[in-house]
Amino acid sequence: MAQSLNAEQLAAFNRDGYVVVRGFYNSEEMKLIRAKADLDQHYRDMAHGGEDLEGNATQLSLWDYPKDDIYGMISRGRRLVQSMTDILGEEVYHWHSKMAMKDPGKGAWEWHQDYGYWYNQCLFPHLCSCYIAVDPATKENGCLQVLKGSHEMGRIDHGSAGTQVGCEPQRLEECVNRFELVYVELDPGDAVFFHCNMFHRSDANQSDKPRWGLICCYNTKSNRPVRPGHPDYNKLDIVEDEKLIEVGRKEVEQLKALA
Ligand SMILES: O=C(O)CCC(=O)C(=O)O
Repeated sequence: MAQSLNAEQLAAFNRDGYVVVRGFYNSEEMKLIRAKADLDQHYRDMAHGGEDLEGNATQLSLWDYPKDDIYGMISRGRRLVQSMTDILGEEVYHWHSKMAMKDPGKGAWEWHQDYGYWYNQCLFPHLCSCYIAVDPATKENGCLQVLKGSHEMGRIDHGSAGTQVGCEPQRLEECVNRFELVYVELDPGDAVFFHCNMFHRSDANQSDKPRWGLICCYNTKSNRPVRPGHPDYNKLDIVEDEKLIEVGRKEVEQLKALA
């Protein structure tokens, strides 16, 4: 069973603003997550979009409070919560989770920092996200792209980009010229942890297969929001990592019975 991050991975995160952890979830866990993603219509029904600059819609299903389902076992699971605690250096709580449902042809995400979106609520950039690859993520199907080390710059201005929120264009161009662009290609079960001030984007999915990714985001207890709009601090009910398979097997059986 994968553990939380080691010292080398933490150092890479601090230096680069992100770190990829291969096989953070194993193949049995990922089969259950993919099965839930296929079978659970509720999350598809919740999906909403934001258009990129070309007018192509993205597709995202988002929730604030983790439940007792398989997604909750991930975002409340010890390995992920401990990793976030190690990265952020204090007690963390669930900010939100989202399934980025990038089906074939679905749109791109414009360059942004997550703290570009969250700045109004929180005084400090003490938030972090973890993208867990549900499907392979490749250059062709629109994997995450990052500007390595760009988190060091701090937050820059954001404005509207399509119906999304995007970086101020001139400053962005300067950043793109300055930092190395990395396409974060992943296999199912790989995870990428990224700082809320790291510049990232992704292209539309040009393949004929879905590219779904579960993104779990955390805030620190001391950085609780100063304005409404996101969950206030609430203690995470952490579960042991074995729960993911235990709950997942039962839930997938139930979902199959209902299908
Ligand atoms: O799913 C993606 O490709 C990117 C999503 C993203 O940038 C975000 O949720 O902040």
